[in-house]
Amino acid sequence: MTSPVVNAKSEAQTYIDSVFEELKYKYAHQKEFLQAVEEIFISLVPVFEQHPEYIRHNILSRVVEPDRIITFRVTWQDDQNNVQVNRGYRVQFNNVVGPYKGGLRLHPTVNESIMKFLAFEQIFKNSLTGLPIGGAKGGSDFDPKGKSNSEIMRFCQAFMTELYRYIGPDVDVPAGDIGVGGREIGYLYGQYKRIRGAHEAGVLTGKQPGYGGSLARKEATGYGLVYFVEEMLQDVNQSFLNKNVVVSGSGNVAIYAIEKAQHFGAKVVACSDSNGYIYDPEGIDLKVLKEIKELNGDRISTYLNYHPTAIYTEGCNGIWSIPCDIALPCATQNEIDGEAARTLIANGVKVVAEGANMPSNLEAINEFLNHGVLFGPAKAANAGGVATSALEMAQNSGRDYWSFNEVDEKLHGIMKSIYVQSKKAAEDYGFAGNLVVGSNIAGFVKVANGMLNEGVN
Ligand code: NDP
Ligand code: 2IT
Repeated sequence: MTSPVVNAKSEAQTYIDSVFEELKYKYAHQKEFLQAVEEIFISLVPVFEQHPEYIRHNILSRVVEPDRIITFRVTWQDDQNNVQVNRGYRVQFNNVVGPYKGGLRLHPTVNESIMKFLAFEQIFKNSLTGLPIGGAKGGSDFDPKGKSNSEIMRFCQAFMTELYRYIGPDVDVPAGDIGVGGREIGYLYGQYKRIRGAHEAGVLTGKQPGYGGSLARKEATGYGLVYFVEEMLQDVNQSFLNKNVVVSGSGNVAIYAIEKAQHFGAKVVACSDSNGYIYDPEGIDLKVLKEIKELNGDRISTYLNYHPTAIYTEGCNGIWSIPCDIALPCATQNEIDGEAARTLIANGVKVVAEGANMPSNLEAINEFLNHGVLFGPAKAANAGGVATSALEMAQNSGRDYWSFNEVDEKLHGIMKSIYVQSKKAAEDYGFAGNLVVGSNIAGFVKVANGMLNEGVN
């Protein structure tokens, strides 16, 4: 006779495997989406062993199918009066915890698989923040690089002319992601307001401060990442002081991760863009970096005009060969593969924490975990951005405006709480020290219980 424990275990594993097999069959071509699902499913085995009711209510098959995928044509005119066409998306994945919430990405690689992986991860990230926000993502294959300000404005207006009918402060609240910052959110909001004829500030977050935007939202993802790592380090009696840090990317998340890491006494020696990376053994000059990226919108290679002793290398992946104590991938998905992870480990990396979404592939994650590297997964480590978006929603609906310090302190508290929840869930389910399992479980359980409460729908 087999013991009930063995029975329950095999039932959970069999159930999870069967849902994943079906998903692979249905969406064989959506490799990023399947990757994101696989990472979560591996973590959930102990949860389903303890909660057979999740199997009875078929929670997994329900949670991997988006509530709806909206996709539309975006037609706009460039500066030469040529008519241009792009594809727009909004994936409204799950609104059990709150209104759909998640960023908009403008990048030529955007497709349905990337939108689905981002929206799927957003469900559990948003649940971890402890704030009432569900999971969504959107964007377009529009390439903002080389476009004039007027072209960006016309594109954003055309995009919102399609999107407006599907969003609202209590329905779905988009924000920024790759290629979308305060300028784009401003144009999107302007068009929404023009169509709706009403000031519904809470329909978008990441607006400019002074016009409904929250102070500290711009800084929040990068700062939050560093606050999260600070918690990881404190647990092993360490700190950022005098640590060598490598940060990939040089966009919104990277810049403010660098700022806060430097503030805590770290030396950030490298950063990158999609063309190449800068290694500055003196420490990255943040004022110069902001001038290049935020003011001029230039390539990172122009850093050499200010600091000729720094080294520029063409191609972005080589950045992981620079020895460091702490690596913060803040550019894009799958930027760290198994080989890059092994190089980082051989060079003595102690902590890796993800500012970008899914920057490490599964092989890389396993390398880090198996070699005792402290690993902060994206869902937990980069949740500060969306958490502060939820604080912006709170300010908008309360017709209030909080100081920078007030928002920053709340952000800091939320990052601590995410760390504690993730660590505790890992311990409770027998995976002490594994924040991947911990954050996936902590994020998932709340969503699953909400789905049970709301009945079959
Ligand atoms: P930005 O557009 O501000 O910056 C993106 C940076 O990453 C740029 O340096 C860009 O280089 C680089 N990059 C983008 N795509 C690629 C690519 N395919 N290969 C190499 N480098 C690339 O975006 P964010 O800083 O906002 O976003 C960075 C990451 O953080 C993304 O994964 C995003 O999903 C995630 N994130 C963002 C949040 C936010 O609040 N903004 C919140 C949580 C996560 P280049 O200029 O050459 O394209
Ligand atoms: O990936 C993310 O969490 C974001 N791009 C931020 C989303 C948001 O709604 O602020």
